[in-house]
Order: sequence, then C-alpha cells, then structure tokens
Amino acid sequence: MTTATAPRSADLFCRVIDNYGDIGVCLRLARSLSRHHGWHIRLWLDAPDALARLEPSATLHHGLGHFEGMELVHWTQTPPDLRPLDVCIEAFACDPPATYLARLDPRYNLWLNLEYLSAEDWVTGCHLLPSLQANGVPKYFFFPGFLPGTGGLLREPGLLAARDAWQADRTQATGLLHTLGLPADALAHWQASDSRLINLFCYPHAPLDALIQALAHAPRPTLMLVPDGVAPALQAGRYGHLQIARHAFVRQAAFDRLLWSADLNLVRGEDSLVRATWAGRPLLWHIYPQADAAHLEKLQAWLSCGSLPAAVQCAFADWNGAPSSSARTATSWSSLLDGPVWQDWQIQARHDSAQLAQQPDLSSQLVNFCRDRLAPH
Ligand code: TRH
Repeated sequence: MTTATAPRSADLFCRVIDNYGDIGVCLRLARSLSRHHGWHIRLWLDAPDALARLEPSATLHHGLGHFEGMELVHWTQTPPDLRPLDVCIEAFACDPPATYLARLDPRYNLWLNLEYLSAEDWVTGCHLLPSLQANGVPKYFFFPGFLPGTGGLLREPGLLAARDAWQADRTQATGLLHTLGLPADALAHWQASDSRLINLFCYPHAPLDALIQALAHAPRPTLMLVPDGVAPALQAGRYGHLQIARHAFVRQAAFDRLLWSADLNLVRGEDSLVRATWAGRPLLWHIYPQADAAHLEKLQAWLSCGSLPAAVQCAFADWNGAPSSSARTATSWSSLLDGPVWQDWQIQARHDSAQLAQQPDLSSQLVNFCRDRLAPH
C-alpha cells in the first residue's frame, strides 16, 4: 500500500436527537470506512442504548467498548481526554467536546461536519465549503445528496448485486420472515403465492386508515410488517385480506433484506429512505417533520429529482399532509397499488436505484477528499 492510500483513522461523533437515524447513519458510515476502506474508527456515542437497539452485541463497559473492529466511546459529561485521530467527523453539527477540539491541529487533522441529507439544489453549492472555527481549524461541510456535486449516498460495494440475487429467490424472504418470530397465521398468509409484503416504518402521525382499508379489501392478500413501537395504535391481526404482524427491531443488515423482500416500503427519516431506494422497489417516504414545514420543501426537492408518476407524487403529498393534499381514500390507494400506476411505480423505483448507483458512494468520496487534504503519514 502506498503512502497516499494508507488507511486513515477517524473519530466519528454521534449525538442522538431522537429516534434511530442519527445512530443509524453514523453506524453505517463507521462500518463502511472501517470495513471497506480499512480506516481505524472510534465512534463516540451519547446514547449506547440506541446503538444496542440496532446492534444488541455492541456493549460498553465503563464508557468504552469494541465492536466489529471499531472502538466505542461513551460521550458523557466528562469525555475521556483522547488524542484526536486523523479525521474528526462530527455528525449533524453535534458539537464534539471542547477539550477534544482544542487538541485538533490543522497540520495533522481534518475536521468534517456530516450534514443532513437533502435533495435541494443549494446543497451542491455548500458541499465541501470550509468554515474557520474558533480553534483555528477549518471545518468542512460534507453534504450527502442525490444530485451530482454532492457527497452522494452510503452504498457498500456489491450492494445492488446482492439485492438482485436476494430478490431473484423468494425463499430468501421466506427464510428471513421465519427468523422474525411472526405468528403462524402471519407466515401462512405470506405463503399464499400472490401475497404482497409491505414494511411500515413511519412516524406516529401517518394517515394509516385509508391504506389499511384499501389493503383489507384488495383482491391480493397482504402481509404488513410493523416494527415494535411504530404506529402504536395499529393492532396486529387480520383485517380482511390484510394481515398485520409486529416484529422486534432487526439488525441493519437484516433490515436491508426486509426492504429488499417487500413489494412496497413505507419508510421515514433519512437512512431508511436511502436503504429503501437501494431496494429498487416502490417506496413511500414519511419525511421527518420540521418547523415551518421546511420538510415539505425537502420532500418536493426529492420528488423533483425523480420521475415518479403524478398519482404517486400525490400519494407522497397526502402521506405527509402537504397543504395541497386531499384525504386519501381507500379507492385512491387501490388504484395506486394495482394496475398501470403500480407498474410504472415499480419501473421507476428500479430505474432510480440504478441511476443513483452511478454516483460515487459517500464513503469513497469522503476518503478521497481526506486523502487529498491530509499530509502523508
Ligand atoms: O428513526 P428515524 O426516524 O431517524 C431520524 C431521526 O429522527 C433523526 O433525528 C432525524 O434527523 C432523521 O430521522 C431525519 O429514521 P431513519 O433515519 O430511517 O433511521 C432508522 C434507522 O434504524 C436506520 O438506520 C434503519 C434502522 N433500523 C434497523 O436497523 N432495524 C429495524 O428493525 C428498523 C425498523 C430500523
């Protein structure tokens, strides 16, 4: 290995604001840098319980731990005074400890802020801009994104080929469903040859009633999987042709496979949107709500990046309660889920994943950026 490509090391700081997206994105990035680029990673966390929900074996003792070759550090009120590694990656402007920042040296360290994901145009103009900080070190804004000129999306090597192999063999999905501890009637429902699988991962305010009614009355049987804690008012059980089953959170790798297995993925936040995109199957995004309805602009920007059928775009507006939306009825859902719109939606989902996979992935872009700026070892 030449000096120019020698693996680097990074401190990755994660603060959990809520839910699982903060830790979900950081864990994927940490793994990607460690596994695929050989970087030594120290992942700083303020909420080890959020990590444990995604990875039960990732435990810490006295604030420190090891997981898949990475170091874990509990980021407490009194963080350990550790010498910075080559790169400081601050996720979502989470403010690394002052004692740590004071030890960053611009001659040897690089400081990046990993930003939230957005498809808005302005992102391309801000990606990789530096901003000089109080400690005299420039902080570079690293924007993930869907557009050329952004930092791209997390995508591991071979991901789409693994997905294709999985999707070519329905027994893979069946095997996975058997590991979820679903009740026997849910599994039996899935065994019907034309059964449809839907994953439901949304925020509590999602307008579920019309969808549930449509699926209950649809000719095609549906198994809807709902992770524990999601849509708490929704009861597991049988509703006409719809079977709803709950399951415990699964590890990220299994979550990907669940998304690959489904006909339709109802996802939310940031990371599950990207992973559902890679599934290449129709998805509906419940976007994280923000003040002043800023999320609706983000949603519109994302919709404008693709060419989803107009009826599907209306469903996105309705699902997210956009002002232009109407109360979606069971009838409008059924026209979406069967017939020509459904065919178009499937084709477009496949096309979008292939198209986005042409972009260099986020970790490779980050590694290249650091290689160009860090002094050789
Ligand atoms: O959980 P989210 O809603 O997370 C976030 C946070 O709210 C964050 O503050 C906000 O900024 C962001 O959304 C936009 O949704 P997300 O981003 O999809 O993260 C969920 C993570 O949980 C993702 O990494 C996938 C993972 N997951 C599993 O690994 N197994 C599971 O069974 C499930 C349901 C999810």
